[in-house]
Amino acid sequence: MREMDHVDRRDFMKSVAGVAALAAADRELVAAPESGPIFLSTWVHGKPANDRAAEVFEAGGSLLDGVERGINVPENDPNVTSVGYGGLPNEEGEVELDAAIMDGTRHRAGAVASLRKIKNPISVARLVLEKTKHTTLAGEGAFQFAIRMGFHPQTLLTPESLKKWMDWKANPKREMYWINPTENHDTIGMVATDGHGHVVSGCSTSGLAWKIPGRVGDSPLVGCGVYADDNVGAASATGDGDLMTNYCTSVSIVHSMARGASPQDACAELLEHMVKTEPSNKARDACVIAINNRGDVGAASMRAGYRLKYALWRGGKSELLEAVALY
Ligand code: SD4
Repeated sequence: MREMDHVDRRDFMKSVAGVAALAAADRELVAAPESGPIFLSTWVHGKPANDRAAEVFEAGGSLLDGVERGINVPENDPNVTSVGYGGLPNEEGEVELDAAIMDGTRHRAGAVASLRKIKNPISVARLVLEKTKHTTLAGEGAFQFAIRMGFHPQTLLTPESLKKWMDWKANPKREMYWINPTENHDTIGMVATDGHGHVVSGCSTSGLAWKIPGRVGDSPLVGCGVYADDNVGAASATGDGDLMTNYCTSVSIVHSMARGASPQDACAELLEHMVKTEPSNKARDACVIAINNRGDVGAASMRAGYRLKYALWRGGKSELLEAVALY
């Protein structure tokens, strides 16, 4: 992965071209060699999230426990304005959170969408996975389920996020981010392996700032914001969820890895496909991360103006890296 940071664009595109050849090969899935646990997360807040995830896992928690508790870190941080408590609200000033977690062993996910007043949507999503036969709960039903599970309602606005919303609302020339989402996508996506072929994907976000109430992005949708399959690997995404939902980003990446692509090539291939089908997508915000069941990792951004910083925890080393940008 670290080599990737030094790969120039031409070599990078060559390697993307190689994906097609690899995809053609009828590859047998081989048993994953031991890589040790690895946690890979989006953005700067992914680093403390990875550190917590690794700590929970190394203390004997499951990989799902690690990913859930790791994602709780930015959810609880009022300074992260795109996840959990302190996340920027919808156009009516209400914070609505989306999250999902998928277990690659059971091939099952739990998810919540448009969840209000509960600051840890990833933990509610985990309980949807563990305690029900459902996969996705939304809105009032998700809230009532959280209350039944013992969560306490609270305001998710901080003085800072309330002020930002009031300033936006008071501006007659305000930008409608739901028409032109120009900033504030810093979802946490995390993919992880236990080092023995088991993978998990998790994602948590307050979504686009000032969105229409009830708008659901890619993050809580299985196959879009999360996907995990122990036979192959896991993926997650961050950016303009209204774009990415239409490409089923995470499942597309995992299926491309199943056909033989490395996580890095699979990430790039998905972004290239977005541009091939609609050239104007090269100006939009899309970033993806992936890991395979052998512990190889990948990360890519659509464009340099929205370049993904991602956090990688491997072998006890926790670092922050920059993903390659295609355009
Ligand atoms: C959304 N994809 O709701 C999310 C936002 C995001 O990094 O990823 N931010 O569209």
